[in-house]
Amino acid sequence: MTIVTPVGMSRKREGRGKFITLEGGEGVGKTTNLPFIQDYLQHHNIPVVVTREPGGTRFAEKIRHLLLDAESEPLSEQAELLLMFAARAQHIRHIIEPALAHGNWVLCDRFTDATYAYQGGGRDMSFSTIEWLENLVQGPLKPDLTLLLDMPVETGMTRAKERGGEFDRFESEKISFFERVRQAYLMQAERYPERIKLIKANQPLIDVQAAIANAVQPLLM
Ligand code: T5A
Repeated sequence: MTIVTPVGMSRKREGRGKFITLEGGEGVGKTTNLPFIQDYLQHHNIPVVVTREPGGTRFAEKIRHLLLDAESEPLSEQAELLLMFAARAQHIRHIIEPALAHGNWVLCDRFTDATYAYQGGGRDMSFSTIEWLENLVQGPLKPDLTLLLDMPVETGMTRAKERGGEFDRFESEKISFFERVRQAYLMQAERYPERIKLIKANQPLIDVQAAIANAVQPLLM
């Protein structure tokens, strides 16, 4: 679970902050690596706001609860997609844009690449519909850097199982769903090689974090 930590929000910095997103399938290590990236940035005197999707504001967290609830009535693909973007619209308006405008960096656990992967790949929804909603909700806002943690689906699921806890509505999907999610993520990485950096996630944590630091470092220039 990620929590919203508006570290350094009160310090106005020159210029606009940078927007970093962390992506990948289930159990690849996003939550594990967020504090590492946060510490890395703070070590370089960069105030960072850590947040997540779906969620990040009180209202968007309520939408998250609806989306992840494994006991809910079956959700149509359209309702799921629209709720993702409804939560995102609130998150951008109240957290992401103000933080970036204030000169803070924003580190977000999942963003719109997850929608291409889960709703586009997993649910087989049209990429052009997602793109239309992306433009409507985000305007020109795009991450400056996306770290895509990638590894075989089975390994991620095993890690998620070993971590324990109840499975949510997405985690209860079949392996074939997550294979499509992974392929859609990899397609996004091919589509945006400048922005999306692929990080091999099935290696020791110390090596994952070295690769993450390598990918983040050029943004500090
Ligand atoms: N969603 C989200 C959509 O469908 N569309 C969207 O647009 C958006 C934004 C959100 C769900 O919403 C969906 C996708 C998701 O299903 P979530 O909580 O953000 O859910 O995402 P999850 O993938 O469920 O997050 P997890 O908490 O399951 O996975 P993480 O955070 O990637 O994995 P983490 O860090 O908890 O690690 C799992 C286990 O592996 C260990 C950890 O200690 C932990 O026990 N681990 C390692 N072990 C060995 N070596 C390493 N290198 C390791 N790294 C971590």
